[in-house]
Amino acid sequence: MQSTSIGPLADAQLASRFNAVRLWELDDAEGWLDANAARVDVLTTSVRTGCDARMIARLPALRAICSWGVGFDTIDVAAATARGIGVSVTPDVLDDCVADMAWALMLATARRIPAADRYVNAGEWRRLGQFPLATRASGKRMGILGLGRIGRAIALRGEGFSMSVAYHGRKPQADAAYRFEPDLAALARWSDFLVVACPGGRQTRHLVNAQVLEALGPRGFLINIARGSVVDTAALIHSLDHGLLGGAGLDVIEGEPGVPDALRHRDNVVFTPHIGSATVETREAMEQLVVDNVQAWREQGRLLTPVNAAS
Ligand code: 8YV
Repeated sequence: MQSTSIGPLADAQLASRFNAVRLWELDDAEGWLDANAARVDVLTTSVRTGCDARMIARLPALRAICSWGVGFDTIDVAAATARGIGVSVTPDVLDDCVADMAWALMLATARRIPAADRYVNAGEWRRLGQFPLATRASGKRMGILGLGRIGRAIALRGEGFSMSVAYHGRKPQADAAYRFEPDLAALARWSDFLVVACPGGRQTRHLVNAQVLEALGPRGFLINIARGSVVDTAALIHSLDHGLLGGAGLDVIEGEPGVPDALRHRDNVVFTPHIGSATVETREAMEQLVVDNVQAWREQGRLLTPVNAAS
């Protein structure tokens, strides 16, 4: 059963190879579930739609949830694990594109690319002359919150920009070549750019708070390509209003797709609409990985990219 569309490539394969029922296309989805829930053993979903404990409870034969997207903050993994239900997501294939987006935002905020573009298009280059000086990115210090696969891809790019890299997370990683900083505020104080690359959810909610933003300081930039929930948006607005933070590049924001008016139309805040993985190549690879997980489950009874140990 598909609770939502994964995209044309995956939807077509799930229908032709696995006879997947498209719940979102049914006129009476509730009625279909009443009659058929006991026969559903695999559910495909996406991180946007998720799968809550109620849906899991409604599907007594469920054995696997195959989700599109690397995040699983919208899936009740604990409820799934308690029932022995495997959950897969789509990691790895999006690391490079999300890391590229972190860099796009880092350069866009530091070098003020959107404001410079507006300057040229508004004819101000001719009228006012030289655009105001911006901030150098190369050779600076980058702090990464969350050195997972995406965090590592961001760190690797930092080496190409001659940056010093340090990171904060739940624990130091033995195989990482970068310095671990146990205190996030201390990492922010050291950093010119603080890049948020950790998972969302309750455990990381508002980790980037007023104290961390103040430590990053008036010449520091916050970049978030992870989840809006990790940053305390009220504290971010306060920091920007009072000149306590240099700027922010945000692919994600609490309450998205809505954006607080207080954050809009600032030259030192650059937004993108949650498009870290949104390239044709990466989105196709993410779709295919959902299908490949379903296939591996059907043919071998295992998931290729599980996030829990259920079997
Ligand atoms: C998606 C993501 O762009 O994979 C994830 O967890 O956040 C991104 O790849 C996003 O879910 C689109 O809404």
